[in-house]
Amino acid sequence: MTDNAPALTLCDFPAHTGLDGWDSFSPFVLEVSRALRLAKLPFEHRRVDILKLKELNPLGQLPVLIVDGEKVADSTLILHRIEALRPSALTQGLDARAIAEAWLWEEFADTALYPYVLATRWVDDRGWPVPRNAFFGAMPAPLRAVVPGIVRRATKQKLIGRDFTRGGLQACYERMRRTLDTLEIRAPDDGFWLGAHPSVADLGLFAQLHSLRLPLTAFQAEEVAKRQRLSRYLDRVDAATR
Ligand SMILES: N[C@@H](CCC(=O)N[C@@H](CS)C(=O)NCC(=O)O)C(=O)O
Repeated sequence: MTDNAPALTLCDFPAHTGLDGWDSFSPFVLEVSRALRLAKLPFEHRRVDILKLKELNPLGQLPVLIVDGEKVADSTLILHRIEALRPSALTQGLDARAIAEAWLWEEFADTALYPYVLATRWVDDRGWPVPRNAFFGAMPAPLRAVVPGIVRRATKQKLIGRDFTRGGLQACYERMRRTLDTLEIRAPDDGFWLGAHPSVADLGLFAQLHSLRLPLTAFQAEEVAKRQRLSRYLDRVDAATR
């Protein structure tokens, strides 16, 4: 273990993707696991009982990182905590202005890209088997006949509420393609989003975009693959944070 490293446990949903590089179905858990690796902090990746989520986080969401027994929720707050544990590990080589920008990109990814991951898996019929099997596959048959549909309807409503699918799935995807085109133009030819070292900007962008290129939703992965500069950039972040 690294000197002075606290005991760290990253709490995740029970389902495994079974795919190398996709440590979690949750982009936010993926973001934290890559941040811990980038900061060279050893951690336990623990699959938790989803019926007990509120004992970990009153908001009922993951990720939660347990730091020496203290539960820290919310991926952005967890990244700040990792920065406090390993100063500059996630903002290496950046001045104050660039650090501020890095956090804005991280926030952009969390709020403006995550809904596309949700739409791909929960709204699109081609992606729906992924969460249905991963999250509900082990349920007893009578529950399995009812619960997935209820959760799917609630998730669809949330996406309408966030103004992502109010105009339908195709309009949502058109907006996503425009966003990907913009990111493709902005993507760096080499190095990382804001310079020579990976930062919180890369962690946020990578987590959501790599989740979009999950091979289980190949129809969506192709949308990212078409943006070649962006894809090469994601490959570099992947390699630097494994
Ligand atoms: N703002 C939170 C969002 C976390 C989040 O949305 N997690 C999802 C899994 S990817 C979750 O727990 N969803 C369950 C729910 O919202 O009820 C963060 O950045 O950690």
